[in-house]
This record gives sequence, C-alpha cells and structure tokens, in this order.
Amino acid sequence: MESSSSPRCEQFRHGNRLPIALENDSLDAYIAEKRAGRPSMLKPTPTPTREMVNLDGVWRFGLDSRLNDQPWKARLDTPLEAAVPASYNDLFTDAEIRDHVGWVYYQREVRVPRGWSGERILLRFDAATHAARVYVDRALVGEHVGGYTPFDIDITDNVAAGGAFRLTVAVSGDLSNETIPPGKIEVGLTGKRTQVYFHDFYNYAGLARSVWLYSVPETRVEDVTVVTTFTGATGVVDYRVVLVGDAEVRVRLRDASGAVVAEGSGAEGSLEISDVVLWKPGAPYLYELEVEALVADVVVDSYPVSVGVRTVEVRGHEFLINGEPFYFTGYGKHEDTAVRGKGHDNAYMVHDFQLMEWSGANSFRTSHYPYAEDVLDFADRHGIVVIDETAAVGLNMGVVGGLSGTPPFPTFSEQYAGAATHAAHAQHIRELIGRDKNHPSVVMWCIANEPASNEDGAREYFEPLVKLARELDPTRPLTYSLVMFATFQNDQIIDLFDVVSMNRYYGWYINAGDLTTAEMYLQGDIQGWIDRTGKPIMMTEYGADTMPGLHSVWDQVWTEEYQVDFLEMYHRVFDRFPQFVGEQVWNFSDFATTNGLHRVGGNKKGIFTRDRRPKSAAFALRRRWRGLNGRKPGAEF
Ligand code: GCB
Repeated sequence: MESSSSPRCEQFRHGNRLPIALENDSLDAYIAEKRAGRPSMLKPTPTPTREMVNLDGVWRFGLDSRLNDQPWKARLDTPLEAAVPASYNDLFTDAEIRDHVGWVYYQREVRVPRGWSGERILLRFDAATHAARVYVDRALVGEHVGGYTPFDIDITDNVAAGGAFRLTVAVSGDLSNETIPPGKIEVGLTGKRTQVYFHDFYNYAGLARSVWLYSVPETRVEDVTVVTTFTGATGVVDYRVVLVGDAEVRVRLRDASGAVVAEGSGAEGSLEISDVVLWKPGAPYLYELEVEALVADVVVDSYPVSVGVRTVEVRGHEFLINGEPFYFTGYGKHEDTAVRGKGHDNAYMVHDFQLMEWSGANSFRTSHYPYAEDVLDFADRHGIVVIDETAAVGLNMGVVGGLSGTPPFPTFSEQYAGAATHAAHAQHIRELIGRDKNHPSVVMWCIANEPASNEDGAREYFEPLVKLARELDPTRPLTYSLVMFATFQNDQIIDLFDVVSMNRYYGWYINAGDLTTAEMYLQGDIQGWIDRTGKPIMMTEYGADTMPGLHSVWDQVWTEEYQVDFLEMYHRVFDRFPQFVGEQVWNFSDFATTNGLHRVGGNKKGIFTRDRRPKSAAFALRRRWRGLNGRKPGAEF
C-alpha cells in the first residue's frame, strides 16, 4: 500500500487532464470556475453524502411554433405529452413534429426533498440533443450545446429544500456550422425550413437520456481521474482529485469483495495493489476507488469510481491491451430503436450486449457520437472493449459530390467547417474525454468519422484537436475513421494518429455484386496503407444492405447470402495481413435514416434487424468470432 507522488502523476500536472472546457490550464482558474457554477462531469451517484431524484417520466411538450412567445413563463398550454427519456420525433403521428426545425419545450413540476437544505442542488441532463436552455420557473438557469454529452446546472439559488418548482427545458435539434455534427437549415419554395445534414442516420432530437435532480455538499469532490498500469503482479492506480472547498482527501481502493487493498491521502497520489487482478477483455475485474473529502476529520463528501487496472498501447503495427496483442471483433452501432429513436433503454442495452457476446464480438465503436454513460458502465462490467467516438460526423463535403468525392466547396472553410465548427469540436472533445476518461473499456478515442482528410485545410483543422485530445488524455491511442475518398495517396493527416481505421464499401457502393473485383481493390487499398504508415490497421466499417428473407443462389445484392459472401470476402483479405488488428462490421442492427432513394425503410446493413432478429450473417460471424478471445483468426504469423 502506498500513496505518493510518482512520475506518472507528473502527467496529471502537465497533461491538463481536467474534465471540461478550460481555456486556461490553471487549476486555480478551474476551481474558480467551478465555484462560479461550472458543471462537473462526474456522473451523479448516490452516496452517504449525495442524493438523487430521477425526473424521467411523461412531461408536457410543445413546439415553439404552437406555443406563445415565452412558453417557459407559465404552465405550457399544450395537449401533447412526451416520454423522457426518448427522442420526441417518432412518439407522435404528426409529421410536423417529427421533422420540426426549431425549439421544442418540455415541462414538468419538480419537488425538492425536504432534507436538502444546506446542500448544493443541481440538475443533470444526461443528454439534450442538440442544444438546451433550462428554466426554473421564469428564470433561465443554464444552457448547453452538444447533444450527446451531459451537463449540470447548479440551481441552489433558485429553489428551496421542501419546495417545488416548474422546470422547463427548451431543446433544439438544429444543426449548423456551430454544432457538432454540422448541418444547415434550408428554406424551400413553400417557406418550410428543412434541416440538411451530411450523415445518413436520422437526426433524432430531444431529451434522449435521463434527467436528475441531485444534491452535493458545499465542500465536495468535483472530479477524479485515474490512470492505471502494472508491473508483474503489482498494479498501480494513479489518481488525482479536484475539490471544491478546502478539505483533506482520503482514498481507499477496494477489491470486488469489498476488502481494502490500498489506501492513501492527498489530492493526488499513487496506489499499489499486490497480486493485482487485471481488467481484461472478456474477463473484466473492477476495483472501487472510494474518494472522501474530510474537514476536521469528518467525512463531508464521498464519491466512488470503478477502476479497471489495464494498459493500452500501440507498438509498431500491434494494438496491445495489457501488453498482449488484441484483435477487435464487433460492430459499429447506433443508439436506435423503434419509437424511442435515440432514447436510452436499459432493456435494449442488455439485449444488445447479449447479442454481441452471442456473436463473438469483443468490441464496438460508439459510431457516431458518445453513447449513454450507462452503456460504458455496462461495457466496463462485462469486459467489452469500446472505441469511443465523438459526434464529429459529416465533416466532409465530398459526400455531396457522390462517388466522385468532389466537394462543391472546401469542407474546411467558413462556408462549412470553419472556426465556429472547430471550437464546437474542441469543446466536444473536452466533454467526451472529461466524461469517459476513467472507463477501462474505452481503449481508443475516435475523434471524427469520415472527415475530408484528403482535402486542403484538414491538417490545420485536425492538428490542434489531436494536440488537445493528447493533452486531455496522454494514455489512449487516437484514431479517426477513414472515408473511401481519403486514400493512402491523398490523406493529409494519418501521421498525427496512432491507428488506421478504414471504412470501406467495395462490393457495395463500388463494384456492387462483383466481389471478385471488390476483393482486388480491397487488397490493394490495405496494402497501400500498410506501406505508407507501418501502423496498426483495422476496418471500422464494412457492410452490405440486406433485406431479411431475400435469397438467391447468385451474387444478388440485398440478399442474405450476399451479405454473408461480402463479409467472407473481407475476412479472407484481412487474414492475409499480420498488420490487421480488427474488424467491426457496419452495422450491428438496421437503423433509421433520412429519406433517401438508396434507403428502403432505413439503413439495412444490420447483422440484426432493427428489432434485433439475426440475419444469416449473424450466424456466419458467430462461426468466425466465437472462441477467438481477442486473438487474430488463424494467427500463425
Ligand atoms: C458510412 C458512414 C455510415 C453510413 C454507412 C452506409 O461510411 O460512416 O454512417 O451509415 O457509410 O451504410 O452508407
């Protein structure tokens, strides 16, 4: 047992591992901002010093176009009610609501527990997609932009313990060049405003994750960061605690049985665990770090953090977890179900993990935005590896040019992804890493999906973001998913990153129905990236739309057999390359998209249907993946 300042603690000091928007690196400035009510990224958790009230349920709901000027000023006069958590779009039969552009309002009454006097009282929104303004009675108490990261608002001065208040939340699903993902609103001939965006999944909006009222003590634990490593049988947990108020810090690390295996004091230090049990893919083990703030030897706050001891490293063309080569099998996913849209649902979460495990998947990518925190907690507990992706999807005007990939105007320009987009992207990275930095399941950050990395301006755009992400987290590799137009000849940013993640559709968008030619292209493409980079390479998307029940003895696109043959062709190619470190099929399940001529009731590249029934390919993947345990198929290299 040890608590000291180790060399690794230096990385906290110099690495700016602080959780949220910090233009200024200084801790004092950070704490001052906290005192001024800056939100914490710590997930609200009930402890002996913190209490929570869940505000999920059915809220009054209305559109800005149908309510009076300042609807938050009074009880909403509306016949509509909406479920929370859920995207609002598919709840109603009214098309105007589904494709509404502008603000919608959610409202309910909230009672503050009697015992909370003397406590700070906060609201927590696990997600409001994509922007929110929050009102307590008539007062605007806070706002947030970014649809997939949580935010807290301190409302202590606006409410009273034992009292009640009217909570109104304005939510906007609009996308612009000031949001991530970006988009733009077009006004048609009829005057109708339409949201345009450059990704295929449907732009669900609303309060898609839980809402909480919770209490924290005045003097409290505001943030905790852990970094783990091990040498032989000794595990090391470096920790750093940020406090609000003056207090002593005490930490205790408990094993899964609750026994204390290490303890220490001070706002930062290093704990040693003898005979450590590592967190491994497929064999997770979690310790719990109990962090306490003490004033005059009295515990004024306590907060628990789950800790999995594991390391992640890229060495040459290998991706190592705990020093051992890891081969990713799994999926790109979406948070997407019927009626709820992107609403978090624990039943679907449990079932999705069951199906992933059933098919032999050991990993997934949170394509194309950060998923609910409960999903990452679940992955930690179940040993599923996560590539954690930002919501930066659609930074690519090339998609407008169709398969030619020719942008109508430069992507990285004020016409599209300019300074405001960049600032939103940077803020989003701060919030993502601030929220997810302690999850052992998260082994890599993916900071964009299919950006125009082949276009001029890409380097100027991405270099500062890579620097920021590495400052916020020096321990995890970085990647971005590569679009097909960004080739090994014209990509301008791969050297900034650690892993080459390819999204490829030979045999679908190119050479549809001709897997022989597709195989040649794929082989040459992967070889090109290997020759150029010497980095680990994986496929983060490959897939074919498939109509369940459609069959053919020939290579017919959309049939279940074609999806199986398509995947087998890709796997044959992957297995020829020792540098290949993983395969994540697009997509885990069918999902909702915008209307489009090449989408029949949504994107049908799912291995499972939208209601999670297996297509033939599910059984084929299961045959390939089960029993691999993170090793490369046929790894005789
Ligand atoms: C992609 C995108 C993904 C799409 C997919 C497709 O490259 O990253 O969001 O859904 O292709 O099926 O077209």
